[in-house]
Amino acid sequence: MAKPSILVTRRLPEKVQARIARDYAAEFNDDDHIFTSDELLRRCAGKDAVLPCHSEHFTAEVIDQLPDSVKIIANFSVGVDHVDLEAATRRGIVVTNTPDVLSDATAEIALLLTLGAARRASEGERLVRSGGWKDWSPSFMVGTQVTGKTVGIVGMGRVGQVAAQRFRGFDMQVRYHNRSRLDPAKEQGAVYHPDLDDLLGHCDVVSLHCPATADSRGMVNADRLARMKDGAILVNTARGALIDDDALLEALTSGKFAAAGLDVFNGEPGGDPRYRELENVFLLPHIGSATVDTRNAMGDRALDNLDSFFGGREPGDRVA
Ligand code: 8YV
Repeated sequence: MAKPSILVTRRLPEKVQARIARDYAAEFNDDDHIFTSDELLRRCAGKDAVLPCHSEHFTAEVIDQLPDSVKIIANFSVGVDHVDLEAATRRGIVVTNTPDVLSDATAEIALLLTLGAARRASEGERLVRSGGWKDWSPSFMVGTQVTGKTVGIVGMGRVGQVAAQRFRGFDMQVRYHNRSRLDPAKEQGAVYHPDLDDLLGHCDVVSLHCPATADSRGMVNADRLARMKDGAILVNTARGALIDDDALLEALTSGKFAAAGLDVFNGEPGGDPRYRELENVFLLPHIGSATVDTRNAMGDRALDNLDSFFGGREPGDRVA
């Protein structure tokens, strides 16, 4: 039987690309640029499947123009906000993602952002690198201690639960907001807040771990930020779309917030340039899952989903 044909939109780890080349008739993106919608559509011609990253946007408009041959979008990502799931379902296209395998790596970045923002790490590093470190005093580069404080996890899914575990390592009290309450074994003493507004006022650190959906987009707005404690820290490893940037920039410049740690942005790559002007933000370029182990595991997970689909089985990580 002929191998299914597949478009792989970005360069993946060598081991993953080798597995794809062995089992599929693959077209790779040799120079690894982000495809425009037109290019994506052109390259999908005659393909049975596409294996994209979050950088390719499968809007309803794109999905409606996909050739009939495309039967599955097997994402190399846990987030699927770049795919219009309703449009895919309407066209009978299966969509899968790569959960679990990136939870540890992303939780590591949530902790890094928390500590980096709280202890002014990038500001300090810039100072040393620039040769501007000329003095020391007891009030020099004083930051916020997080040990023993309270963290609010917004979205207690797979990544949120691992992050909670890591925050506990800093003796932090964990509170969380989620659509539904976890069972007590998974809660591990974390305090559940059915109402997000109610959670925010209790927390010294708020860490976002929920997907970007129609309901959650812009949920961190001026009203919600005002409910947070003075001197709080906001951390985002989920999606930039959760945050109203004007409101967060105001909280960071007015003195309301101590700091923020951001790995994801509206308008990636790049993000809102106004963040770059601020000292009290710790910024990373969407590297939550960027470890060798995790990227290999994500590739294997995406391919397991494809293998199931083309083997006539239900893919384990089907989201549409
Ligand atoms: C991935 C992510 O690196 O999986 C996700 O949803 O946001 C990232 O950690 C990226 O999406 C790869 O496509």
